[in-house]
Amino acid sequence: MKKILITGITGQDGSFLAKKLIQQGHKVYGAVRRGSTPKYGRLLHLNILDEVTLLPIEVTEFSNVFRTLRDLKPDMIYNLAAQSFVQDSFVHPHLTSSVNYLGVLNFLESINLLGLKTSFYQASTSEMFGEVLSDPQDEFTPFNPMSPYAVSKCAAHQLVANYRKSYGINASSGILFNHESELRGREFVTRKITYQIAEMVNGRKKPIELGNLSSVRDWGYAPEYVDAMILIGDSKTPNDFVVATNSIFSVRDFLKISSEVAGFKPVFEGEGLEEKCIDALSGRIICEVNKKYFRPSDVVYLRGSYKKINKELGWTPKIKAEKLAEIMTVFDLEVGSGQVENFGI
Ligand code: NAP
Ligand code: F7E
Repeated sequence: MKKILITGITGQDGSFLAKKLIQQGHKVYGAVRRGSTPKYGRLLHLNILDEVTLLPIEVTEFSNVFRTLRDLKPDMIYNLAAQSFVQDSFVHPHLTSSVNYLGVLNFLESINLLGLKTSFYQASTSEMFGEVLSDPQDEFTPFNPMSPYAVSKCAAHQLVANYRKSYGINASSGILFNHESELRGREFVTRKITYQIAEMVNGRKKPIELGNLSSVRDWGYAPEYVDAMILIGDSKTPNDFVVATNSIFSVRDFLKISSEVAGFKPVFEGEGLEEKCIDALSGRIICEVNKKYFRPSDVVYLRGSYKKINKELGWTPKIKAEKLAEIMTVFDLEVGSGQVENFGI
């Protein structure tokens, strides 16, 4: 049994990861930041709130991180805490850099100063590839970040490699492509679509408003990506791994599948800001484009290669975007009809 600290335990990945590590028999501690209302919806949904020990940690406070690691001496840290919404990073670049870069520095520096044997996993991201310089993207693809979020994650990624080389810290990064689930935050485009489609089935009148429908992602299923994180965290030699499905799907494709699963017959009309998705059965507008959801600079295409993690750690993705859209839509329809409680996630 290992003593494992997960930062970002209240988020999508943190909660799925905690559940799997508990099932493996580990003692799980979760870093949570103070807020006026606790955000334990995902831990409640997975029925693990009573099985994790929550510690109040603000990752941007060095002394808070240092003292926590000095007292806890965890065997492993999964560092998932982040300002993770790319669009918000254009509005809050300082906050994003602080949490996503200085937060990582606080953990690595504390491990080093305290001389701990703690292993460290960093949540790196496909956003670091940005405007892609080769296709598919793998561990050798140069980074070309397109947002303050991506820049902060590139800096943190390089810092992890630097502490590994300089001080021999057992630190790895998983470069994860987009992964979604029933527990995805509602501001991310996949869950925004499935949640609002379910609302439309249940009486919502307003169309969904989206930004760039042509944006393409390599979308996978979060519980499978958490398996990859555990394999990376457990591997004897620290290293970096891309985690992806190697398949692509556009926002438009995702909206189409989700609408069909909910019983609509979506057809797309018009172009650019005038494009609309209409239900051919009823004539109602399912979705309109609104320029407020476009970003100052966006990543419009990503497709990852999972060859390295497949060869070295035996990981393979099973669920691709089409199935993912179905799983998420069915879940949100069940939430909408009261069959499933989602604790406000
Ligand atoms: P998420 O659902 O947005 O969760 C983020 C977590 O970080 C939440 O628990 C949040 O706490 C916590 N957090 C934010 N600021 C904090 C602070 N200052 N101090 C302490 N905790 C803080 O994100 P996710 O989708 O699970 O992603 C997990 C990690 O993987 C993130 O680092 C993200 O950048 C990275 N990543 C995600 C994807 C993806 O597709 N999901 C892909 C690649 C990399 P609250 O609950 O209090 O807000
Ligand atoms: O956007 C487009 C948007 O916000 C996906 C985070 O987990 O994955 C996530 O970042 C695409 C973009 O995710 C809307 O412009 C169109 O091109 O769901 P998203 P993301 O930015 O890819 C990476 C790997 C992470 O690391 C991040 O932490 O969809 N899009 N219309 C829209 N996006 C949003 N959110 N809302 C729209 O209305």
